[in-house]
Order: sequence, then C-alpha cells, then structure tokens
Amino acid sequence: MELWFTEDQTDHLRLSVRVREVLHRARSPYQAVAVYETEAFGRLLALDDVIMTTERDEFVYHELMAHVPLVTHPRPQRVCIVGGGDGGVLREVLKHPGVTADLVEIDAKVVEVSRRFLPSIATRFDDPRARVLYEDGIVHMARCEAAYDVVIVDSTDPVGPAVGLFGEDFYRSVYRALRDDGCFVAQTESPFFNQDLIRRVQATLRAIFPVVRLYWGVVPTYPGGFWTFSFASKGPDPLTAPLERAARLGTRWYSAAVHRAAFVLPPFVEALVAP
Ligand code: SPD
Repeated sequence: MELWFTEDQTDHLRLSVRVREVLHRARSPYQAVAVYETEAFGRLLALDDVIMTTERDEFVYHELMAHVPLVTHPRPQRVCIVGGGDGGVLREVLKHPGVTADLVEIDAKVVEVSRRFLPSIATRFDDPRARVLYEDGIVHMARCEAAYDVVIVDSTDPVGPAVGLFGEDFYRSVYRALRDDGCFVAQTESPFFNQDLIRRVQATLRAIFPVVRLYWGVVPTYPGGFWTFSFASKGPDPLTAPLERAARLGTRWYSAAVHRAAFVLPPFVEALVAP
C-alpha cells in the first residue's frame, strides 16, 4: 500500500511526499513529533504535520540562518539559538572558531528525536561549546541583558506558542539581550504566502534596530520554496560586511557570493520591506 505524508501548506495548497517508512510518531507535551523515511527528501521531521526539516534540503536553511549573522558580526563569541531543536543551526554556528552557543528549545522531545533519527543534522549536541536549555525562548530572552553577540530564531511557523517570537515585545527583549554590534536573524516565511507577516516583522524591527534587512534562500519543502529571513543589528550591516570568513566553512549553499546575492530582492519582495 502506498504511504504519503501530506502537509496542508495553506488552505489551498498541499505538499505530498511519498513515505518509505514511518520511523517515529509520538506526542510531546507541546506537539506531535514525527520522522518519516521518504523517497524524495530522505528523513523528514514534522511537527504537528508541518515539515520542519529534511535531510535533502536542510543545509540551505541552516547555513543561511547561521552564517549570515556570524560573518556579518565583527567578532562573534556568544550565540543564542531560540528553537532549532533539530540541531541544524547549532551544527553550522559551531563551525565558527571561538564561538559558544546556548540552544533554547521548549520541547526536549524534538532534541531527543532528532538525535536519534537525524544524525547528520543533530551532530553537535555533545560539543562542550554548546549548552542546551529546555525553556521558552521568550522567557529566556526577557531575562538576558547584553548577553549575546548573535541571536538566531529558528522557530516553527507563527502559530500557537511561536506567535510571540514574531512580536514587538520579543524583539525588544532581543535588543536588550544583545551586546554592542549584536546581530539578530529570524526565519520569516514565504513572500508568496506570508506577505503581511514579512511587512509587519520588518516594520517592527525597523522601529527597534538601526539596521534591518531581508534576505532569502530556496527550501523546496517549505511553502512556495522561496523562503525569507529577517536580519536586524545594532550596527553591522550584511551588505557591507567583509566576507573573508565566508570561506572555509565547509558549506554547500552559503558562500561570499551567495551572501551578497541573498540580499538582492525581486521587486515584489522589495515592496514588502519598503518603509
Ligand atoms: N513551514 C515550516 C517552517 C519551519 C521553519 N523552522 C524549521 C526548523 C528547522 N531547523
């Protein structure tokens, strides 16, 4: 019998992936956590039936989230990853010498399942430079003051408990939690299907941070495939950052040229970020 995993990506759009085997299905206190072996994308992690990551396309998203802020910051040392329980952003962050990272994940089950079923992604949880805190990222950030050089929000979509991670109060906490030169990145969804969200996040960040940018990458399993990231900082600008450190990271998507290209926006996306 044929088995397919289907994500309702919008009310009018579904993505189906043929499943070879259901590797894991469980409920955590927060969500349904599942891992499928698929023909098209290798292993696929879904939370509440929404694709979080797959072995085949994860590198694009994780490399862009980690390396853009870490290369833009002049001397990154302390990094906070909010969410990111699969470990993909952590793996990329720890490629930078001299960096230590706090990963603040609300759901321990996501880390446990990723360690067990996604060994190529969850590679760095035992690294002495990493500390995993199982708590709400919003609460954690509200407690921090001048604690981090880089904050990266690798969240689920803006529904349920993740909504607060896209709001003004949280962004003000991030600003306070960042040291001088601090840089912030958050995943901000699809410019085809989430235009209001992108407009709102960019406008909110502009009211708080002096430097705000939008950049993009291609993640085939996310709605529309064309995905955005919002960058904000206390000073460093990814458009003028020296990019020597973009080399020798062992990346498959990110490079100095891709760093520059990621900030070139098609006019319909440029319109979303216009003040
Ligand atoms: N539509 C799904 C968006 C999910 C973004 N975060 C995924 C986590 C991968 N580390």
